[in-house]
Amino acid sequence: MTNPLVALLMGSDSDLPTVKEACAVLQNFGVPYEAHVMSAHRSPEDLVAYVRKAEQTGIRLFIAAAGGAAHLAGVVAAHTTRPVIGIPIQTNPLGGLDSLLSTVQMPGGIPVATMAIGAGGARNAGLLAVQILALADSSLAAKLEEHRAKQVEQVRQKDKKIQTEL
Ligand code: RP5
Repeated sequence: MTNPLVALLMGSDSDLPTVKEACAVLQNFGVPYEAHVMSAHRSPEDLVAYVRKAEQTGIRLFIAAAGGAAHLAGVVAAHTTRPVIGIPIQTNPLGGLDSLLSTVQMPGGIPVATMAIGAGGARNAGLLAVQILALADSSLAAKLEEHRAKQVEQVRQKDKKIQTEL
């Protein structure tokens, strides 16, 4: 994509099914992004070099998804003053609680906006990114309003539907 505004990083390609939820949101809102596999543990030097360069190429914010001892979002945040949104990936051994705590328990001074575990969290990561960008983009802000209105309508439709089923 040309001139990406959001960098979406994941610790492994095994995180991709969850990360795709965030991609879908950014695509729906027409926000240009780029996505990469980059690991805080397995390729730490590549990660730091990427984050430092990304600021120069116009990346406004980062989304980082990782599982287990999930340090990706925290390490990204340590190397940038741009906003960082963390997605804790659901894991087999501990259900993602490991990822959640590793991502959310940042020391004071280096914030990571940590989402819920799993697909809903990834969707919210996309939406939060759009909300941050919408602060300086009125057409994006209008799209967010539309999105919320659509959501209300969907809930009303669901309510109507269950009335016929009960
Ligand atoms: C983390 O380790 C990744 O973010 C992934 O969630 C987890 C497992 O990675 P793989 O063993 O599937 O490559 O760094």
